Amino acid sequence: MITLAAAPFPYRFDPASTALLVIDMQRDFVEPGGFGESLGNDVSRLAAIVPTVTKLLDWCRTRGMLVVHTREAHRPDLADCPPAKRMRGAPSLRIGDPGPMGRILVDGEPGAGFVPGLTPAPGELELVKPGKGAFHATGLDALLRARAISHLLFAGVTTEVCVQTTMREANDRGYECLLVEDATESYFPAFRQATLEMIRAQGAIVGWTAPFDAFP
Ligand code: TIU
Repeated sequence: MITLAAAPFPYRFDPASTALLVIDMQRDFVEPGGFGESLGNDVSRLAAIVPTVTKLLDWCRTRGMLVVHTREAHRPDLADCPPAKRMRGAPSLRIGDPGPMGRILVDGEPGAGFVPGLTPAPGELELVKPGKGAFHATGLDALLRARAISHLLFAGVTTEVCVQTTMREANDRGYECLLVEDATESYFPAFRQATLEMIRAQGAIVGWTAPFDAFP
């Protein structure tokens, strides 16, 4: 068992029953010309977490932990993209439109691929998801339960959208969740900070947070 100095109180987990979820570390969110920028965001802040996510991955890999890498991407025919998602707002490019990294948020296109250095290692799982939450319309819950996973560590982007949504889905399904504070980022610093605070408020109402330095 490992005990981390976490907030709002220590987090205990057994690496054998814990998985690392790396959420959506893909070019569409982190690099210019993808989905994130099409929504009007300055994407430059997100790349800064890559070294910390890499260290966290190495820590988990050394201990033989299950690692799941998600990507938010749609089928080329967009059958899994609700019109409400595609038509929302006035982005410069809509999901499925051709952009500098291929069709926006479409699986198989360069933008939907992992950022350099954060590709799955052999034996790790890759999960393509059509929604913000990784449990929506995927087999994630069954996949984790089949491996007797009870605890989840979270990293990735963006903190208040796909990371928080997935963490809330996981919490409601009974998983004990911890978000690694410096392994997640948002286009909006205040939203990242608010998410960290609301997750651990009210006695860890959604889960725990801890910086990577807390890992022994
Ligand atoms: N827009 C935004 O902040 N995020 C997303 O659309 N998806 C994820 O967070 N992965």
